[in-house]
Amino acid sequence: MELKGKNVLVLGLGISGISTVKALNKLGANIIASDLRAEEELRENISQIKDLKLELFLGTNDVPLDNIDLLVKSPGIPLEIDIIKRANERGIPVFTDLELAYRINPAANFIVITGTNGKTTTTTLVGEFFKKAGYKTHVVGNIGVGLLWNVVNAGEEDIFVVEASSFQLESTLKFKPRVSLILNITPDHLNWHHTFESYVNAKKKIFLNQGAGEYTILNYDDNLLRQMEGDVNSNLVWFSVDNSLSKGICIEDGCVVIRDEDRTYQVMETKDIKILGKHNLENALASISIGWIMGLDIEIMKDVLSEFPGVEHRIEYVDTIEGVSFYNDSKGTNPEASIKAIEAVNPPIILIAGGQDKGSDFKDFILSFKGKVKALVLLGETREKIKNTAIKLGFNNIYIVNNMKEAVYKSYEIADKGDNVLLSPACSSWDMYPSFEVRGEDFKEAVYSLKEE
Ligand code: UMA
Repeated sequence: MELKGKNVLVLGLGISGISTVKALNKLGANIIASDLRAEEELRENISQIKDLKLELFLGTNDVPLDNIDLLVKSPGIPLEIDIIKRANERGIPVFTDLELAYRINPAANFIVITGTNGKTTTTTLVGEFFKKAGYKTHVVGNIGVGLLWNVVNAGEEDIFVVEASSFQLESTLKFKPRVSLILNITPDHLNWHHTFESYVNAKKKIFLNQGAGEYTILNYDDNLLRQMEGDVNSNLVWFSVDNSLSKGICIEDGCVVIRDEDRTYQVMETKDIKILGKHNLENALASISIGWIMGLDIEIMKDVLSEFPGVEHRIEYVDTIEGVSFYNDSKGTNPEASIKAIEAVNPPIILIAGGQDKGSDFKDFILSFKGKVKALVLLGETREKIKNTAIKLGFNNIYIVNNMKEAVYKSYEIADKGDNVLLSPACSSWDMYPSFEVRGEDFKEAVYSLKEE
């Protein structure tokens, strides 16, 4: 796609917006950028583009659309806002960075990973495989690194391991990665997508344009994904933790195996995979599926999986105070992710939960306690909603708090030696924090300050 001399409006100057502006500048586009936030709030971001030639509209998204050829919106920006509606009416294409990355370099090695949970762990793992195999590897996207600046600075052979969100995928049109992977799909972000169906359709866009030259990897254990078989037009590869597959990546007698036509390759024993929990086994099998398709050496994958400690904010061990251990799972931003954390951590658990209300139902979350959770400490927008669901289901040991420090101190006060305090909010952080990372840091700081006292 030729962008030189084109008038491009970049909406949102967060992580992805800044990366997009820098890339467009390099490609010679005329850039107009806008963000609802005022200059003071955006100072750090703006400092990264201060020497570039562009027209800025700050504190507003109300930008004149005359002469605009393309609008690139930050993923989180809803599609219903006025400026996007006006762009649609005028026939101005509206992309996210994912679509633009593909248009800029359709031949790039895009390996794109999505799913409701496990994206970040899988993306990081796959990135580690390629790095260890000696490839120049870019681990980018929803993982916290803007995609486009890397795309315009990459060499032909470089590998892009991209974590993609439903927000990014929703605004794709021609996007066609070399390898696509969906880990699982359960309801999430319903306040943004409005319906589960529309969320699923956004996720599906990861493979809909793929054909005979590409690969789609799906989790055989996820019923919804299993039903998508007929929609896949590329080479479909299944992985499964629960089922034996005649072709695909699965488990046989405690060993991860790759079944390809009439041959079976043994990768490693599951007990030697360092990251814990069934959900992480899924992430490991998914990563191996990608490595296999891309021709990576099995020994390399095995080495990485036996050493990889997991990612920050995902069931991350923080510290132990007087026999009470603290785990940070701030990345548990939906009920399904937090259910997996509850499954993985040893009981008795004191669970800190609650955050932004995005329309989730907490029934299954409470039902997953199964005697493992002894107390629930709630904060954030959803605290009353979760409390009411818990009481209805007969769980009454609940404490309501106002902030993270109070949550940590209250948890410690009610804990006995041997208990595990788990922050796994089952909600996004955006009611109280700019991101789940900041929430996780706040939790860890409260734990450290408790320890000092
Ligand atoms: N803004 C407007 N108008 C609006 C709404 C927002 O101008 O109507 C502005 C905001 O003031 C802000 C910018 O847009 O300055 C924010 O854009 P954004 O929310 O898309 O955030 P970015 O900072 O660009 O970060 C995004 C992803 N965030 C979201 O999708 C919400 C990051 O994923 C991602 O790491 C980053 O791009 C780089 O690709 C984070 C996330 O929470 C981790 N993702 C969700 C998740 O994983 O559940 C989807």
